[in-house]
Formats: sequence, C-alpha cells, structure tokens
Amino acid sequence: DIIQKQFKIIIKTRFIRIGGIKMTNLSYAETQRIKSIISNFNVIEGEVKKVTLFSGGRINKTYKVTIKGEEEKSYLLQEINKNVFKNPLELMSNVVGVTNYIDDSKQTSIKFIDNKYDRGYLYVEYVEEEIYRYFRCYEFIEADVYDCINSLDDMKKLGNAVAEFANALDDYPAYILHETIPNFHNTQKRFENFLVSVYNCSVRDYDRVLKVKDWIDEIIERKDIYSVIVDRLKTGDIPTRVTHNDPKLNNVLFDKETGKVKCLIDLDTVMPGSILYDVGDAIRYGANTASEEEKDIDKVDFDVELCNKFMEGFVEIMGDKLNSTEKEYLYLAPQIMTWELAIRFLTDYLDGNVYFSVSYDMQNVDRAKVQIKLAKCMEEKEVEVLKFLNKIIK
Ligand code: GN1
Ligand code: MG
Repeated sequence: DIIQKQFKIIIKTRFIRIGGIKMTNLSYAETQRIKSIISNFNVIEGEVKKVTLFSGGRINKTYKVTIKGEEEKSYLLQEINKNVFKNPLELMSNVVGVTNYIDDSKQTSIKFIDNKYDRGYLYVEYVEEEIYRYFRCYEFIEADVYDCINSLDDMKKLGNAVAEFANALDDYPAYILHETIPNFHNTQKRFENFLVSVYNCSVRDYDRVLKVKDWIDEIIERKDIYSVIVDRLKTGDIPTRVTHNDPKLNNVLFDKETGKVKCLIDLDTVMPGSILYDVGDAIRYGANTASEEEKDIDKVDFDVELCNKFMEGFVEIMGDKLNSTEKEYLYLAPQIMTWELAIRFLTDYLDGNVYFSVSYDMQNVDRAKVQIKLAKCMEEKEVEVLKFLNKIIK
C-alpha cells in the first residue's frame, strides 16, 4: 500500500511543473518609449492600455502591448537582437516568406504588421551614431504556452507539430532562405569553435578554464558524434529540408480551449537543415525532467517515455517521408543536439557571456551542466529509444 501511495505521488508530481510565460511590468519611462515605438506600425487607432515585458526568451526582447480603440487588440513588439541576427532584413524576409506560405488551415500563422513608412515589416530606431535598434510587430495570438510537458499526450502532440511544420514546408524552396545564423546547428563547427575558445580563454584567464575543466573533458570525449549529421548533409545522404531549428516546447502555442497545437513560433532560425535537428532539439527540451535553468543537477534526467511519445507523434506524420539515413539516426539526434547546446553554453562562458543573457557569471556553466547530465542520461537509455523506434518504423 505504501508503495502504491508513493507511486501515485510520483505519477502526480512528474508533470507538476505547469509552465507559462513570465511577465514583468515596465518603468514609466520604458512604457513611454515602447508606446512611441509601436506607434510607427499600422496598429489599430486607440490608446495604449498596457505594456509588459516577456521575460522568457534569451535572445530577443519581447513586449506585449494592448491597445484600446473601438475594439481592444494586443500585439507583440519585438526588438531583434542585432548581436545574434546580423541582418534583420534577411531575417524578416525568411520569416514573412515562411509564415505567408504556411497554409492557415493547418497551422495558425503569425500576422506581421507593416510599418507606416515603407510597408516593410521593420521599424528602425535611431539611438545614436551607428547604433540602431530593430523592431517588428505582430498580432498577439491568444494561446497557452508551457515551459514543461504536462502529459505524455502533450509530448505526442509536440511530435505531431514538429512533423506538421516540416510537412507544411516540404515544398518550400529551401534555397531562397537566408542563413540567419551561419552554421547554427553545425555541431562539428560548434565544437571546433569551442576548442578555440578554450585556448583563447586559457591565454587570457587560465583560472576561468580550470573551473570548467571536467566539463571540457566530457565534451572532448564525445568528439566523434558531432559530425554525424553535418557530414551526411554534405554528402546528401541526409536531405536538406526547411527546418525550424529551435522547436522547444515554449516555442509552441497550444489552443486554450481544445488543447491542440496552434502553431510553432520563434521562426527566426528557420533555415535549410536536417529534420534531425528539430527532432533532437524538441526532445532535448521536452524529455528533460528538470528545466534548462535547474541548479539541482540530481533533478535532471532523461524521461525516455516522453522521448518515445514524441517519436510516435513525429513518425505518425513524417515517417513515410524520411529516408533510411534519417531513420537510422533518429535515436542519436537528441544526444547530438544536447551535447551541442552544452558546447554552446560553455563556449559562451569561456568567451565572457556575450551571447546568452545571464544574471550571474557562472550561469552558462550551470546551464551547460544541465545539458551534460541530460546527454549522459540519454546515452544510458539509448537502447530503449532504439528498441521503440524499431517497433514503430517500417
Ligand atoms: C535560445 O531565445 P530562445 O530561448 O528561444 C537559442 C536556442 C537554444 C535556447 C536554449 C537563436 O532560444 O538555440 O536552444 O536558447 N536561440 C538562438 O534555451 O540562439
Ligand atoms: Mg522562444
């Protein structure tokens, strides 16, 4: 009976971390600034009632702005991180192209609002000489967003959604897409850059390297898997498709009433790539029993059941379209993407935290530790994933 009780508790607590987006209020001055920026877009006439900052993302700054006129309407105003996305015009051409192409009957797509000057989708704020800020604006979509998976069924829905996205863009000409972040998921290149950062940092500040020596060793130990996808993309054994490249759960909108997936958001990294990137990244995030920011490493584990649910949902829709090499490496994709993110976090720490925003110096190390622990758990449970895939793939 006690075991039974404990079991129930475990079942209950497993999915307890119901997510959501954290919002913060702005100072008076900042609110005024955002009001003036949004007035440059073709939004509805009326008075700005509310401005809040979404504090979830690590890259772009996102504000929700509610305007009340004859009706009430909310928008998302986003400042594009110019440090990450070097060419905002190319970025917008990708994103607008893709959202216009996606059939609205399949997935709700984002409606961008044009500016009042050139009918383009960017507003450029002049700050001071040579410093500009780039903003875009789109209609707010009422939906639920989760930071973590709440049920096995949600994970299957996520698998469906990632597959549907790939399917919807199957005939989209990948070659017209700009590479918004060159070599974004070139894991091999990420690894080589990491080694350079280790070297540079050791010259500059050897103690900083010493602090993360163990993690560096772990990453170097896996050097053979980093080129698996990249090499096969080059030879054509893995087809180049239009991929999202950041399909983690909190980039998915769920319908408030039906609970169904509405659409994928955060399309800035849509680029030509391998579908294995999307499978791997979605599982990396969704099948982690803890959050990416967890400080208690013991809480981090790989939930293989969740992983397999994703695979089930994914294969249901994309199974017939995958070639044999894609099928062969489905099981390895989550590991590669997880090691890759560990590499990226640690590289950023070694470089002095210039990419991911941090609130303390060691934050990127803490993030890397989570990914490393997760990747090692994936390695341990690899056989279970393989077994399941063999059952569902023809
Ligand atoms: C970044 O901004 P956000 O949280 O959606 C990053 C992803 C990482 C993720 C890790 C453009 O995404 O690649 O997987 O952080 N996006 C970019 O949480 O670098
Ligand atoms: Mg996001």
